[in-house]
Amino acid sequence: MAQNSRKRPNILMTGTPGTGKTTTSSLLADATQLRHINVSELVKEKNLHQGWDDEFDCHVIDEDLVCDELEDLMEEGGNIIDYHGCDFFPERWFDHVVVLQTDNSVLYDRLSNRGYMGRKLTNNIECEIFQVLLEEAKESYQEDIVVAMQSNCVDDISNNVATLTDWVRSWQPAS
Ligand code: DAT
Repeated sequence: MAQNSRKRPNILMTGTPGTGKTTTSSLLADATQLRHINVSELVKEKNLHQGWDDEFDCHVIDEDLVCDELEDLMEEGGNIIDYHGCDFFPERWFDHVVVLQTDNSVLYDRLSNRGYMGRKLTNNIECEIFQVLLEEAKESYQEDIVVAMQSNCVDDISNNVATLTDWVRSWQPAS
């Protein structure tokens, strides 16, 4: 199916854990009636994983199972995919790729409040310092659909949701 045969756009909302993907996606879904899909939750609900990784304290997701599960919905369009990785989804799925970014000290506090500590905490802070998700997004998608957005404070969330809502409303399927 051609990339642009869908009637509504698909957005990938990515970024280091704690940058605000779920909060932003949920508000954007309310504003646009797009469907918010939290991939980590989906993996848990449908067992789309290969077990638990003790070192990283998370499920080892089965990327093929996740992509199979999402294919029909993505073909239909109108989805916000919320996940802290972006290099295994088919490139043709997305019309817009948003990479949320947060200052290290702010992110440190958010992840500590969430109970992250030790390696898990430092790995995620390093992931943000080295802009791993932004690089991964630029390598995986055409650069002109990738946008980085700051997510440090509540005003940033409102501004980002407003900007993205305008983008969704003005999006046109190619004729
Ligand atoms: P993610 O889905 O990227 O892991 P989240 O949406 O669950 O992040 O947010 C993590 C926590 O940080 C949550 O308590 C909400 C808060 N938060 C997220 N983005 C924020 C922002 N821009 N300003 C203030 N708080 C924010």
